Order: sequence, then structure tokens, then C-alpha cells
Amino acid sequence: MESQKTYKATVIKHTGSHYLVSDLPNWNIVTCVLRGKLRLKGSSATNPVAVGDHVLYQKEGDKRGVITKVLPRKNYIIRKSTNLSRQAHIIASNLDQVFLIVTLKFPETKFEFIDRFLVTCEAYNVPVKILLNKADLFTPEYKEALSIFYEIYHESAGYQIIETSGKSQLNLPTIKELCKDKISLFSGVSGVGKSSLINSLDPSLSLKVGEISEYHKQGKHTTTFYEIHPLATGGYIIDTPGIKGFGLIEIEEEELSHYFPEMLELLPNCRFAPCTHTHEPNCAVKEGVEEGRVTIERYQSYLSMLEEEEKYR
Ligand SMILES: Nc1nc2c(ncn2[C@@H]2O[C@H](COP(=O)(O)OP(=O)(O)O)[C@@H](O)[C@H]2O)c(=O)[nH]1
Ligand SMILES: [Mg+2]
Ligand SMILES: [Zn+2]
Repeated sequence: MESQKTYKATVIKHTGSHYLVSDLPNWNIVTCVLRGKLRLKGSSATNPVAVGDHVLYQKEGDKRGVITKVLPRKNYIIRKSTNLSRQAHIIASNLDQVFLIVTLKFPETKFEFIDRFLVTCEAYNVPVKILLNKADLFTPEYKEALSIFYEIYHESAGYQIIETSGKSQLNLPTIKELCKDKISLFSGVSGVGKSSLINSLDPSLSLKVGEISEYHKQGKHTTTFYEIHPLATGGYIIDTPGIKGFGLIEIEEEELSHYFPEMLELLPNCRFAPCTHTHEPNCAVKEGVEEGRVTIERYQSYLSMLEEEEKYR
């Protein structure tokens, strides 16, 4: 039999049984299924094909096709399905950047979540910026909390922080500019205003706001899936439907500190290599904590991740 022509495309949506693929930057959508044996191969991930994947497919009629191959991923964001689970889920792949949306209150984003997410971005080579959202709520009483936040994540850890508000439109032109010609994932826990912010960037998307949290959805059929949306002002964005926590995956104990930029800078000066920066003498990271170059909050997150990783050994 003559071998069939294959086409290259990007997965823009996964709906359970089907994958919508498109020849970006065009927007010709073809509905695909997976070739059977593709399901079996591959990693520990529960999903063999993720949004953002570059795939090869064969046409079956005009608007239908069969995915025959997933091309190597430039990067991806992966999370444990639940905290106790060994199974992992690839959220999205081939990302140019991630915006981690966090809030100080309503809801308060836990440092633990932020640090786990940032570690995953570092481990899987995804550039990340922090959007401190709902900035319209920042009354003078937030001054101290804000300065602590900047000290931990900007001054010490080195991340860029941009204050945003979908409500007051704060810094939206900056975000639009950053999104141009790129594929960006907007992530963060439920309720921080991701969908609202994306709607403010492009009202034509009209994403659902105030969705129920992951916790309440458990056991029920859910219709929220990851999806790539074209932004009117250029670029593509992926919203994250309600996540509550973030379980780390496939990170070795000895390399964990490499994914804390402020520790990575110091660890060549540790006496021992590898050093876990816990019990070892002459540890540059522990000295960094004492001198305040590494914040105690991030060091504690590091220790708790280390402990958790040990549990699964
Ligand atoms: N004060 C304020 N509330 C916001 C803002 N953005 C979203 N919200 C509210 O926060 C809740 C959750 O918003 P949503 O966009 O669904 O958050 P998501 O779960 O992260 O997608 C809704 O009640 C929104 O009205 C904002 O910039 N300022
Ligand atoms: Mg949402
Ligand atoms: Zn050390």
C-alpha cells in the first residue's frame, strides 16, 4: 500500500476522545484521533498527547485525521494527578513562557504552591514570570505583605513580578506586548483571576469566570479542558482550569536545589558535592540563609519538597 502523506500541526485542544489540531499561525482545524499504538508508548504521563504538542497526522477526509506521531517536546509543564499519585499529567508543552498568576488574598496563594510551580518551570526549562493579580484590592494595609513578597520572589529568587488586575486593567498593555508571537500558559490556583484576566486581554474569548474548583469537581464529569486560544493582539494563550495543588514529578533529591535560582548561584561553594544543604558542614546555601541571601521561606519550601520526594523513594 502506498504510504500516506503526513501533515504537521499543533494540538490546540483535547476533548477527551478527540484532539483538535491546527496549522498555526493559520487556524484550519482538523479533528483527530490517536493511532492505537501511540497510546501505549511513552512516559509515565496519563496523557500521551498534550495541548501544545507538535504532531504528525494523516488526513481522513477534509476535516478529520489520525495522529501518527508526537514530535519531541521543547519543554512542558507536568504535575502529579493528585498529591499521593504516581501518575502524572502533562498540562501543556512547547511553551514560550508561563505566567504564574498569584494573589495575596481572595484567595491567598500559598508560598508552597508558588515554589512547587516555579521549581517545575525551572526543571523543565520554561521561562516564568509572576503576575501579582487583583492589584485593585491592594490597600495601604497590603504594604508589608507586598514588600515581603517582592523580597522573596524578586530580590532574592530573581523572578520578574508584574502587578495586574483584570478589573482595573492594570498593566494589561504590558502583558499583551509580552504575549505577542508567543505561546503562553496562564496558570495558578482556582480563583486568582486567570480567566478574567485573559478575558480582559481579549474580550472576544469570553472564558467562563468563577468556575467551580477542582475539589468540587472530583468524581463528576468535567468539561473543562486545556485549550490554545489565539489572542486578538497577537500570540496564543492557554488557560488553566481549576487546580488546587501542585505535585512535583521526576525530580531527584540531589538536583532539587538547582531549581531554586538563588541556591543554584551559591551551591558551587558548598564543601560537598552533591550537597543536600541540610546536615552537611560548610554548606554555602545554609550560610546564604543565615546571611539572608536565600530567604527562610524558600529554604523551608525546599526542605518540605525534599522530605516529600524522600517519601516516594
Ligand atoms: N477584585 C478583583 N477580583 C477579580 C479580579 N479578577 C477576577 N476577580 C474575581 O475573582 C473570581 C475568580 O475569577 P476567575 O477569573 O474565574 O479566576 P480563575 O479561577 O483563576 O480563572 C471571580 O469572582 C472574579 O470576579 C480582579 O482583577 N480583581
Ligand atoms: Mg478560570
Ligand atoms: Zn550545601
